[in-house]
Amino acid sequence: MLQEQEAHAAEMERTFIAIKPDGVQRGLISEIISRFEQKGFKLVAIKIVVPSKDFAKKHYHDLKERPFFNGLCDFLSSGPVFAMVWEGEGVIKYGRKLIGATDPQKSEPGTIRGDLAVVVGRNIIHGSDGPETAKDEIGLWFKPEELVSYTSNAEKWVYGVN
Ligand code: IDP
Ligand code: MG
Repeated sequence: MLQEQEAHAAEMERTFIAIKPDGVQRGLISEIISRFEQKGFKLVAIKIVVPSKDFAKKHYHDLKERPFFNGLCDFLSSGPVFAMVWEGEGVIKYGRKLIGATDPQKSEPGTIRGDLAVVVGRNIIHGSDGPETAKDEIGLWFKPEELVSYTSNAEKWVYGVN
């Protein structure tokens, strides 16, 4: 039992997920939260914020050489962003699967972008693409004390570990 608990604890990850201004304006917050929640992942931080353009540039700094960078940062800072941190085993990689491909035309049906978006410039959601970016993005958007550590009642049923 102890080994199972240790293995479970070692697999726990956190990822940064944000509903962009288009997703917020289209009333998709609850739909998107539901998909992560129903999967069995745990919500540990939320905030709704209009980021400044400078902040958007920090968030997307990896893309600064791309032709769409300026427009992308204008868009992210154009309205409210619903920022979240989700926790769970494999949540970084699986979160990206729930989200779907960057271009909604290439996202599978059943994914968030596949079901709810049409064009790449309005693909409604962001998700960290790996452990390093997850750590950096959580640190950019949230103070440590804004992350809530708790045991959810569902955990023993989701993971089969007490
Ligand atoms: P991701 O959001 O799936 O991780 P990235 O390549 O990191 O995709 O790009 C970040 C965001 O930049 C995308 O979600 C999308 O909004 C935008 N973007 C990516 N490629 C293009 C493009 O070719 N044209 C316009 N916007 C793009
Ligand atoms: Mg990305």
